[in-house]
Amino acid sequence: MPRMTAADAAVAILRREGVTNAFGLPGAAINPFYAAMRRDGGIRHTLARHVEGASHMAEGYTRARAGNIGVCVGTSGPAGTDMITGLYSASADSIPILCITGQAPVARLHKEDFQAVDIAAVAGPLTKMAMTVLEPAQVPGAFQQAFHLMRSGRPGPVLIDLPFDVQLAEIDFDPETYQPLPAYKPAATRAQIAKALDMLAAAERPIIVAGGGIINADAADLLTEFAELTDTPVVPTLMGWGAMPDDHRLMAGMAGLQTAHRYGNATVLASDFVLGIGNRWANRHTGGLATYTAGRTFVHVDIEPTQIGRVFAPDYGIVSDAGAALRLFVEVARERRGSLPDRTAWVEQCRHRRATMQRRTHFDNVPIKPQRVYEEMNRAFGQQTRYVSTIGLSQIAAAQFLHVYRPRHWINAGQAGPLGWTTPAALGVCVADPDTPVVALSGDYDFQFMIEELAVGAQFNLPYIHVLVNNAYLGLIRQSQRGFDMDYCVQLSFDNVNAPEVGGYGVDHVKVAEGLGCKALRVTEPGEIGPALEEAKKLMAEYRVPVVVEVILERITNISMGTELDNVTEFEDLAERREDAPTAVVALLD
Ligand SMILES: Cc1ncc(C[n+]2csc(CCOP(=O)(O)OP(=O)(O)O)c2C)c(N)n1
Ligand SMILES: [Mg+2]
Repeated sequence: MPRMTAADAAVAILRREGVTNAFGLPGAAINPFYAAMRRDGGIRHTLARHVEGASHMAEGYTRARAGNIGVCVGTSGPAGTDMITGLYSASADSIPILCITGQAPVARLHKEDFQAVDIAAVAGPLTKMAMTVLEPAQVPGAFQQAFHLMRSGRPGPVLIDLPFDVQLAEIDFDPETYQPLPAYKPAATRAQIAKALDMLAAAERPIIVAGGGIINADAADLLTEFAELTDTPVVPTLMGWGAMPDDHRLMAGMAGLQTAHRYGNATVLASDFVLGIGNRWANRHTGGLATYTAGRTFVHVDIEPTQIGRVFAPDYGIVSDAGAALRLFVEVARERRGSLPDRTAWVEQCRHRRATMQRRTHFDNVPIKPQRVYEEMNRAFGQQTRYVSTIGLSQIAAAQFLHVYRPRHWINAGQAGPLGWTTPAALGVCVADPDTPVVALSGDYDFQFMIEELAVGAQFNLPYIHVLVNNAYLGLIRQSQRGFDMDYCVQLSFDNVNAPEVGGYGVDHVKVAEGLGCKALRVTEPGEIGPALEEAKKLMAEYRVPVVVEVILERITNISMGTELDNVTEFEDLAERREDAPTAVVALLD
């Protein structure tokens, strides 16, 4: 039997589980693991500038491609605690990442050793498994179980904590005959799917709410096929956006309190039946449940049994992987072709709402209004673009105005929304798929949170475009403080003694980005946005580094949001003519 250190066995398992990349940074307590990675030579390591950044890179890496599992590595103590936000974000959005930490030697864990923290306990609620491996011979089993759990049921992160002496201990392990454990994915039965289809057929105005589970299951094509077979309009959730292309005739818009379309909300409210697949009835999607559920029948399909009924009791629940359910939905719907109800009138109503209920994007104001930025982005970036964003007015407006055409092309920290996520997540996406153009979108605060990670993009030649919309405000919080009648601790503006040209907007992002080895442009007029985005593409191709396009916005713009699906406040003029929303996918009716 081959003998090797437990760290060597761990790396051998990573390789056999398909891992080719890791994000992290070494420290003394994880050096044996780094030594094993070095000996192996098959794992490409991206050195983060902040350990939290490594954890978000791992998440971006997972999300970019079906089957990927991002790995982040750090030392004991603060490296583990820095990655807690990454574990939270990944678990909240059902994304598998494997977090590996070094630890003090086993015999000293209880002696308040240098940088010894019970990271497994800290990470417990945020992971599917968090384990400090105390026996070297358990290391292979711990890693095997980690991959099994990450891939089974509702996906999510795992943390494995490796004491220094455990990493170095020699064990018997045969990598050649190692075999990943089969993943457990519950599947709907035919009877269940037939019943759900009966309910859908009995409805008059049905919709499908398509959640991120469909993207996790790589089942976007099946969703589109099923929607077409039954002629059912689709309302993607924020996590499901891209599962059906925005220009599909059955795409009915997103619903919710913030990242939603007026027509999406109106269509949910007009519906009498909702088939939710791989979604979790997030509160910013549903708003008040009384409004959301009144007069509607619900079927909920989810891979995790305890999700059924968690937010409200559906009329019928099915425990199933979204892909397995959709395969059967397609099969049974095909068999019923000819006897399914005619939905022409309902589909036309949904489409009419889409063609009449648009928000205005075309403003010529200086300082620039944010809506105009998204209009220019729609023009500049093609259907193959992957967007990465996190939170803020910037992200909310992006979801209202941008267009997404493919699964995994809207990569967003939906539930946790940790400021700073955008830059490292975008870098992880670039590592996973260097051939697809990546466009990140941040507000100025999100951008400043993990700005140092730009250096990683410069060092490892990970080119992408980062659109930075700068209002010198914690804009979303400023807007929510209107309810408290205050504007308190949300200003980011100051007179920068080194950069009078930023006109009181505070941080000189162009200089910082350049200082970190990236390229950067700043625009202040709406007519400059398009040319700057084109210039950014050229710079990116020439220098192979991240390119920041900073757009100086008007300081105060309130973005549409509300408390209920039927109570969303509009702050700006609505589109009345085609020229008001020239990049809308469905042309505005005259
Ligand atoms: C770690 C963390 N702290 C606080 C928040 C709350 N929060 C959400 S958005 C936001 C302000 C974002 O400002 P900016 O990135 O400039 O975007 P804007 O809303 O101005 O477009 C804050 C503080 C958060 N999401 N994450
Ligand atoms: Mg801001």
